[in-house]
Amino acid sequence: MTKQKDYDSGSIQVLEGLEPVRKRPGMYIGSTGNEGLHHLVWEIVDNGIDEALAGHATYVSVKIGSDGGVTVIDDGRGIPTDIHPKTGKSTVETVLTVLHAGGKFGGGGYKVSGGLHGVGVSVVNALSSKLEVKVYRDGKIYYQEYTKGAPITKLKETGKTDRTGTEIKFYPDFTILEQTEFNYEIILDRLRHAAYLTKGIKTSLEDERTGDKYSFYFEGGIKSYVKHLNVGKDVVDEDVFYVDKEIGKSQVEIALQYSETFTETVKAFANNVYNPDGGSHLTGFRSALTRVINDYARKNSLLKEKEENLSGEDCREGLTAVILVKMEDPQFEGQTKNKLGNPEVRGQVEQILGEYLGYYLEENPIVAKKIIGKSLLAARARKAARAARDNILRKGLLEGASMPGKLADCSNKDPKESEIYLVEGDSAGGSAKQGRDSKSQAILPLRGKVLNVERARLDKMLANNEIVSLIKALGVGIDDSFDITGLRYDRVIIMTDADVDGSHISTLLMTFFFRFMKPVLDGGHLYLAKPPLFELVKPGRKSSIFIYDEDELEKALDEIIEKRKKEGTKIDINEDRLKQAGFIEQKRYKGLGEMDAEQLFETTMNPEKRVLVQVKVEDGERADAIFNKLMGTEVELRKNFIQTNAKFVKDLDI
Ligand code: 0RA
Repeated sequence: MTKQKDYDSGSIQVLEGLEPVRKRPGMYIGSTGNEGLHHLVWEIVDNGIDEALAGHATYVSVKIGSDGGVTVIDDGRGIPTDIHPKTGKSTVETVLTVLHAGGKFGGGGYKVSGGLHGVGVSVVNALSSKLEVKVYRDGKIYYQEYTKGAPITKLKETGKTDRTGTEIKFYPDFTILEQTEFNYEIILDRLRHAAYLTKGIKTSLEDERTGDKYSFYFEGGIKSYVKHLNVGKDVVDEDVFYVDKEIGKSQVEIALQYSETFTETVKAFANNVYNPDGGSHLTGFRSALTRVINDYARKNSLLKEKEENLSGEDCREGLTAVILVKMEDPQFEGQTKNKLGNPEVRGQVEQILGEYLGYYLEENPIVAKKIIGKSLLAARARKAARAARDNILRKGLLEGASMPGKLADCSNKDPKESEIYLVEGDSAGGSAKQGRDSKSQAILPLRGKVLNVERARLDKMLANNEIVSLIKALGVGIDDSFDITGLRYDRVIIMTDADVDGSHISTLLMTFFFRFMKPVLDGGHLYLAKPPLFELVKPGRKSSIFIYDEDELEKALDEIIEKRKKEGTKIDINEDRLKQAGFIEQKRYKGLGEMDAEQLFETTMNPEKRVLVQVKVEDGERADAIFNKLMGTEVELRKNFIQTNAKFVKDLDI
């Protein structure tokens, strides 16, 4: 870190009292629900992280108490205890009772602050029924107690110490906060990221309610973060590219590594705050990456003179990177502050990455060759996919009012009242067509074999008749012509067998939606139908009970036997459990095809009884990762695809 003016109590600006915080908590912590509750923890943790960023602290630890309180401890300088010239009170009390009196808003405080969105520890104090602060400083221990933001004791010296730091325990005021349970996982995740982003810091969490404990320390900082993001993937090279440089008034830290997957994972942070929508740092990163890779490829004749440049997208296939920029005055765009604005940062990141990634490629020609080989492959696959798409469009396969022949459409034309089942296999498709409610339910059978995940690469999906039918039936178009408002069904339901093949097909379909029709996922339109695993048959075969989960079977039998006992039904304890529960047979369903039309409707399609699982964006992301894993190891197959694509572009129906 750069040198800074010595902190003195005078640099704290006194702004206003705490009343507004209790009156309008949402303005300060976002909400009074789960997010707001955890915001209180971040507020104090970020102050500890700031101490680490300024080079004064080595750890921040959090303890969730079994008494409803949370304790945050750091070994920073400790909040100053001297009298503050503007308030006439100790700096500790000033920091805890005056809004925005953190030391970092006065200028001349920190160069960089992680708690940038921070509104100050005074906000936590204002929203706590009780808060205790202990300061270790100048060889002494100090203590003070507050309630609802107001001191109830003086700052007292309570002993001697040879350490420094701050310890704050607070009890949220549950007359204001609606959410009362701290979440171990949420706090753990935040502390993990803090440790990745702040080199040399140790963070730890203890949960007194359960006894759970965890600590993080990553020697490599964001380098370790990139390794973590690539766990389980085949990487192009074990080594992670890393640079950490000061430029102008900023500090730029970048780590990156390529894997043999097709997805791009690039996370950009400004002052340790994640910017999901990127911004100037990400823009600078992208343009430098594309330029450096193209320059290297040209210089080393990996790209022929007449070949066009690799696109940015091509250069980022399989890329995992973390960009961390620290600056004095970060500016954000939009309401959510998810995007970094500062225009100067773009050039700074571009310059640093351009220079150091350039050196890196020069020094690691084998890695460089592999990265460029990957990008070239991506470029060719992209062109092949484009050609396939154009071909489909040219043939007019996606246009016109006529629907694919295999689609059994519903009679209803209002999307809100309509749903479509994508059914694995022609035979199950047949039963589904027979058993459905034809007013609201459309059926599109998909031939399992064609959709074999191991064989079909995503580009090739567009050359697949089944997928073209699907796109047409949904009415949304694809790629440039994609338009979610054309969606003809409110619910798109994937119905496959509960076996390996079935799960491959649903993985492939979810990946397809995730990559090419993400708005369908975003809008909550995609579902998985859950066919039953067991049927428990009653005497006379008149009625049955269906079980949808493996571990539900024993539970259901227990409950039914228990109920029968209570009702006074005579139960023979020598009989098996099935008989004790009053059933004559237990059938196990392996596939949809084992059910007739009526059974299929009753168990899996009847809106009154069926079990549907909504597919979330995260599920799509996971499917994509699984798909990559299935495909990623098949590099040979992929090369093969590239070599033969000239043929498939001409003849779509092979
Ligand atoms: C005001 C000034 C200084 C540090 C802090 C506050 C501070 C606050 C918290 C809250 C939790 N942990 C903290 N650690 C420090 C600067 C201190 C100096 O210049 O000595």
